[in-house]
Amino acid sequence: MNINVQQQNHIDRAGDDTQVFKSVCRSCHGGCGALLHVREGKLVKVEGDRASPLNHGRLCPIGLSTVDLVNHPDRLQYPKRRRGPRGSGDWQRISWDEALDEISERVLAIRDKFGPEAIALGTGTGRHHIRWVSRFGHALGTPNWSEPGFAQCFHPRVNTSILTFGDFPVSDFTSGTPPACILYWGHNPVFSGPDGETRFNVLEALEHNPRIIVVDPRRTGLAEKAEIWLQLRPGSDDALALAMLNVVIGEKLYDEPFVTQWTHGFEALREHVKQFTPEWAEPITWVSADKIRAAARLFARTKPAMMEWGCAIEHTPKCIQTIRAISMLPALTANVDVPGGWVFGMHGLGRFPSLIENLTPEVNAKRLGADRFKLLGGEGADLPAAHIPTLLQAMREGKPYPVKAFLVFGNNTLTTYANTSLVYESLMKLDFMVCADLFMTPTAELADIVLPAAAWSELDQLAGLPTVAANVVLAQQKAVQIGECKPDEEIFVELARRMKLPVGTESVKEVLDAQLAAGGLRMTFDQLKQDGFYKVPFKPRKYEEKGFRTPTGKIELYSTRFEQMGYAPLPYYEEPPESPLAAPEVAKDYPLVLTSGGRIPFFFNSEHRQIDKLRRAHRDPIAEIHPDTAKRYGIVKGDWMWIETRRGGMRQKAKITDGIDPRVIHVQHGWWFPDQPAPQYGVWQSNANLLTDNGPPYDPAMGTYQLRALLCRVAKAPPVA
Ligand SMILES: Nc1nc2c(c(=O)[nH]1)N[C@H]1C(S)=C(S)[C@@H](COP(=O)(O)OP(=O)(O)OC[C@H]3O[C@@H](n4cnc5c(=O)[nH]c(N)nc54)[C@H](O)[C@@H]3O)O[C@H]1N2
Ligand SMILES: Nc1nc2c(c(=O)[nH]1)N[C@H]1C(S)=C(S)[C@@H](COP(=O)(O)OP(=O)(O)OC[C@H]3O[C@@H](n4cnc5c(=O)[nH]c(N)nc54)[C@H](O)[C@@H]3O)O[C@H]1N2
Ligand code: SF4
Ligand SMILES: [Mo]
Repeated sequence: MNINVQQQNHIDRAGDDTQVFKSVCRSCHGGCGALLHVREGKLVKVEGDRASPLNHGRLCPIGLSTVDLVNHPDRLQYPKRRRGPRGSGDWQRISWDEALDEISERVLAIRDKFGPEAIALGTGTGRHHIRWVSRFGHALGTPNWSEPGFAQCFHPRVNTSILTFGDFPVSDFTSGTPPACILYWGHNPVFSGPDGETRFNVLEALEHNPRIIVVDPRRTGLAEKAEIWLQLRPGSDDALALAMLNVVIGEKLYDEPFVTQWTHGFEALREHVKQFTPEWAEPITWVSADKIRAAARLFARTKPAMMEWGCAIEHTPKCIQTIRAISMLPALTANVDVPGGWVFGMHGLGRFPSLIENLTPEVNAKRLGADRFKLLGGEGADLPAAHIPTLLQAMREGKPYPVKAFLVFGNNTLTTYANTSLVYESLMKLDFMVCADLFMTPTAELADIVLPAAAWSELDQLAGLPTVAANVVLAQQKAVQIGECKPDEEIFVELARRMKLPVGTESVKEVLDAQLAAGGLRMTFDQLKQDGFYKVPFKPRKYEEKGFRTPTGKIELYSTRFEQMGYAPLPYYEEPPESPLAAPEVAKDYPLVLTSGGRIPFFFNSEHRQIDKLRRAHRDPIAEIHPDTAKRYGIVKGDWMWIETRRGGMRQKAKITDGIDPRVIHVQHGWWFPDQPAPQYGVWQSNANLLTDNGPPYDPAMGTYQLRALLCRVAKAPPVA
């Protein structure tokens, strides 16, 4: 119980008046149990909660820096209104009443003049308040909200899995059975621990010495441990997966009784993948046919096997079919809903009240991109979102209709959306922009009003983890108050009340209680807070009772829903549009394959660059290059390297490593420099998205654009002053 924790700690630390609050770190998607030590209203220490099943007392470097984050002198502490022109950096302090009144008036005026769809909401990945952003949009009557993760990360996997399996499978790290084999596909959870696990669950699974297969163009720590490392060409994951399916089916390595009883369309798949032999895949993927065979055999013959997949497969414009193909490996080998394999969640949290029912079918149909990308914005989406490139076009050009206001709650748009120059141009065209954040960012500098958001340790919330599965439900609790900071959730409730919206005006606590009730947990948020977390007892093979929640009641290898929506029912191979094979003319000038965004343990996307401790651990943006390539371009250790695509160029410091193919360059994403002068904070210097494109082609079902597998060239850059 929280009270006990406080009392125990009080006793443990006799003579010390520290209070200890049991909470959950949300500085990444994770959700590590954390104990927040507070003295005289100030956060003085954070430690991992040993009772938490997700981290057993450990925290990563970011979690361990929470005190530095919360008490950082640069934290936004009160609302501000811009005085000069957009982007001038001239700000004036205002009160919350002034800020909320002005937002309400200006947003309602835009709604009256242009319709609610002219107001867009924006947010970032997997935050505590992510679902509240669309909820507020729906209450306001707009279908347009966006988050870089919806078309680019995680949700392609969620939506595809729901259509294929009827639910979203995650690796089983909580039932107690260790995996005998783990396939890491475009995923490095030891650093990122994003959604199906925390990085500590991953480390614990490794203690049982599973057989490891890694699919990654870089030699990561996991690749070093792996029995088989498939060092593929970035963007060729679909070809590799199809060739592995060819081996699993051709060599009869699949689980025949399971496949017969529980999958739909096996014969069609068998015929379809005959063409995708490992020999066919070798020149496309740069992986030898022998290795492809060995990996397929190892995965299929070692049980239980789990698959850990990451966002690398969602950063190319044919991500949905890639995901479908990869997901068939655990399906054919019956590693679905078995302990130590891939499992469906226990859904300890019910559906979040998104208020989407507040939108009429006509308004839903207006969601930008919904007509084309049904898995992102239409009938195939679990929670429909707007298509970012289409949204930006509506801001810039007023087509297909004008978007005049952008209310951003936790996203540094200039760093994490593709094609920063175009994003900047789009934001500069807005009539009204609001940005709620912990810190001033290059994006917040473009706003009309900036709001100081509360960090995770400053608010009450629920976390159901792994994301979507919610096998564990945890209570995050407010330990401190910083300045006038407010939780995003409360800002939405206050705005909804001020705007006199018909829905969305309940208190935060009422919504948290409703979520617990919808998940079947017989407790209120206050009761959960006493215990800290609730672990829902795990039940394997849930499909045996009622089948899979798909139209055929089976895992749809051949997807009836895809077919119905006009998308390919069987996965296929397609080159990334800007690749040496698809665009040989471009490759003449830009001969290297560029990939971006491999996570590091010190920063979360564009965040944490202002935290000294973390910047000391990782000072500069780092680009990886092979020694032979570096030599060819006259680049030596420690040089700043100029990396350029058809969109533009930027500089990062060269790390010369033979852990990357000589034909590939890897750059980090999210870079800006809080230590450089406002209002731009060096966002035009080392930002990966100066290199990326948000133009077509997009994934036909999801609208995904390309953040990896592009073409680039490099040169030595002059040193940065
Ligand atoms: N080139 C390239 N680009 C990428 C990627 C890549 O690999 N390569 N990865 C993509 C992926 S997968 C994703 S998900 C996106 C991530 O993109 P985002 O999730 O949008 O991440 P950030 O842009 O870092 O925005 C997070 C902002 O939220 C603020 N913040 C933190 N906590 C809170 C809070 O509680 N409330 C509020 N209001 N603000 C808060 C932070 O200070 C920060 O400014 O980036 C994408 N962009
Ligand atoms: N510390 C920290 N944790 C994070 C984040 C962070 O910024 N920092 N970001 C969060 C977010 S938004 C997300 S989505 C997750 C992402 O976390 P992960 O899913 O683990 O993704 P990444 O680390 O971006 O990329 C995983 C691996 O993909 C490889 N890769 C690059 N291109 C390709 C390719 O074309 N194919 C294949 N198969 N592999 C490729 C990279 O070399 C990298 O090692 O992490 C989350 N957690
Ligand atoms: S892994 Fe994520 S949740 Fe855990 S301590 Fe690090 S930032 Fe916090
Ligand atoms: Mo992400």
